[in-house]
Amino acid sequence: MPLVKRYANNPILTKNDVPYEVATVHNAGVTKYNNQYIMLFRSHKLNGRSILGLARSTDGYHFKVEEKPFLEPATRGEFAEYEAFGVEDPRITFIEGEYLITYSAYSKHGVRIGLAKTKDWQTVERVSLITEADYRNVVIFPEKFNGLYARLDRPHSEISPWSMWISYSPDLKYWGKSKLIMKPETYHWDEMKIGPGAPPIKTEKGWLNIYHGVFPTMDGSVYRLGVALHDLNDPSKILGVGDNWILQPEEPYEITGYVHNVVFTCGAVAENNGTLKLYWGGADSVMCAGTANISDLIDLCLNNSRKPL
Ligand code: BMA
Repeated sequence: MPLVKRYANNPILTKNDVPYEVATVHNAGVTKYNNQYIMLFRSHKLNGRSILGLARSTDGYHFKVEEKPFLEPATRGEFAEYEAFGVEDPRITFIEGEYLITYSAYSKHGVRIGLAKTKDWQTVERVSLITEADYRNVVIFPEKFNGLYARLDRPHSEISPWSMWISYSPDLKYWGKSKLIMKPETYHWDEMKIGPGAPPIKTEKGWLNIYHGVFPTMDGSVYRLGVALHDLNDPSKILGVGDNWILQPEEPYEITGYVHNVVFTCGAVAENNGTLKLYWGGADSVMCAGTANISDLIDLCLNNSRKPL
């Protein structure tokens, strides 16, 4: 049995559902707000640069897109310089009554991470650029640890390529106490790159981290999803990393598209019945959904694991 069961009517959102002109709908952060599912998705405009659009749903599968984009590159202020090439891959964390949104900000200076926030999904306020260049995939934990916010992130360097780190902050603006916690594993499905995917989900056994891993082939890279479990009180401690991937590109809308052979997640929603809804971009073109038993994912982390480092 596959660990992630695809929704029967995937893809759940495509460019045809968007009332303004876009080339793709993918890599969406998803959360719950009152009785709604909120999907903040990335779209390429026809100039190849990305914006973020908003869609709402009552069942987590049928989404209706708002008339206008939710977040477009800033044109004024300190953010404008760093968002000129687009905003990408949002992640959403609900903490202390607010939804925090982290996103990749692209410009001629490289890729940085922007932090914005909203309380009501009507208005959005930019808080800060929270990394220098060459970071992507920042996810913030929905709880504080010893009074500090915590995030997983993915800086890149040639000596230690595309690995996962943890950092802490007293105020969401200044981050430090950084530590490397997980690296790609040689000749493994995630050997080239790993990066945090969905913001961590709290379970009885630990924080469930659904991440992406990349494997290089003669036909380009393949993006798959895997899981790791972090200690509840000390999320820098990884209890286990699942040895097998939990999802790989298999359906036509995951194999072919803007970038072929990609499943890429920015969000999952834990439900009350022990399952989660997982959302992923298929081939950087469409949005897909599926479900998984949280206990199966934990089991993979703990009982069929590879070492984090
Ligand atoms: C990564 C990011 C993602 C994208 C993936 C596959 O480097 O750019 O946004 O989904 O590549 O193209």
